[in-house]
Amino acid sequence: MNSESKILIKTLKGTKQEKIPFWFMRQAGRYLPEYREVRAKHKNFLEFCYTPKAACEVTLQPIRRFGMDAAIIFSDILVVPHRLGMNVWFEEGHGPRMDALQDGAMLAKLSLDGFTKRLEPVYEALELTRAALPKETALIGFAGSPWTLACYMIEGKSSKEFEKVKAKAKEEKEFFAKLISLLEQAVLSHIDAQVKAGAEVIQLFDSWAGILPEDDYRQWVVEPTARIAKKFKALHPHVPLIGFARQSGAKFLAYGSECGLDAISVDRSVPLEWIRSKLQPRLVVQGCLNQELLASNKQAMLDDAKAVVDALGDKPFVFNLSHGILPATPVENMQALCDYLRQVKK
Ligand code: 1CP
Repeated sequence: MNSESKILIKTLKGTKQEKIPFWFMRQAGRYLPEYREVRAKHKNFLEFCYTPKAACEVTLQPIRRFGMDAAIIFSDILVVPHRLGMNVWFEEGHGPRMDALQDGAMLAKLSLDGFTKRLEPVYEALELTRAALPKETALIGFAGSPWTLACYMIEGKSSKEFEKVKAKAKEEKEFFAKLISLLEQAVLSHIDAQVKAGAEVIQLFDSWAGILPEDDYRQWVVEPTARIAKKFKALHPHVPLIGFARQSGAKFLAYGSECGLDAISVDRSVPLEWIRSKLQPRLVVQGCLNQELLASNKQAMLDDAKAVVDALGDKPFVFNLSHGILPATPVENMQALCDYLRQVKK
């Protein structure tokens, strides 16, 4: 089966299907016992990401169990700064850490020379996965967006408000613009190489987009994304591009109308009715079940899933969550959700 005939791809290109395609952010992860088993064999998280067989195996696990319409390759957004030359590591219980980027001298040490060569294991994992997936299942590649990558690179870790990066963007404009420009090139090379290795859809993760006020949002979220999208579309006009700009609220309108994306992944920072009336006339929408409900109350979760489908399912729509699956999510809840979604007809 070629990409063009898969229901996720057809939907992302704007043609509504009788069934609503579904997949979930973080669908390969700690809520699955078989994931924890493989994870336990790889102490070092990045080494795990760079082991093609292991990455392929955990990418396939949720597909075997639940039969989603797409698999997302198991990797991380932070492989980009790592392979640009930053020191990146993951600490148990603390998430990602890196030596924070402080100035132009540190930035000058990062290099695009041989960058995709150093990411070869990710592309190998995609090739293995494509060969092993059921023919009707689409394969999604991804990258972090420049703003979100810069958040981690400047802060050196996760944060609630990312004050340091916001200050740098305001006070050291030239340095910050140089960093964003380097990241645009790196992200473009990485997603181009993923398509060449078998990815049929690309999602850009801008998890920290929502913390920026409107003007800064335009400069550091919308404009870099639009530049990447334009170049990507020139290389791969038929490969759908989804943007995930978490917690954007009303700024989803600018993100959805000005970036040149095929689809946007939304959350409940805006009402379902607003998504239906403001966003769906402009582009394909993906989202937006509350992942906390999925982790807690099965009936309330199914009611919410139905509310999402009722509000958004009359237009081309991809069912997903507002953010990634939480590790405490009962497998039984996920099963109930997939059983519900499989029988929906619109
Ligand atoms: O213990 C573990 O197994 C590590 C947990 C984990 C996992 C499963 C991390 C560390 N990364 C991943 C895989 C991952 N990361 C995927 C795999 C594919 C899938 O969805 O199944 C994807 C798409 C990502 C993307 C990612 N990494 C994002 C964007 C999406 C989001 O969640 O907002 C971000 C921000 C990261 C950074 C990161 N990596 C890992 C953690 C715990 C974090 C978040 C840190 C933070 O909260 O700031």
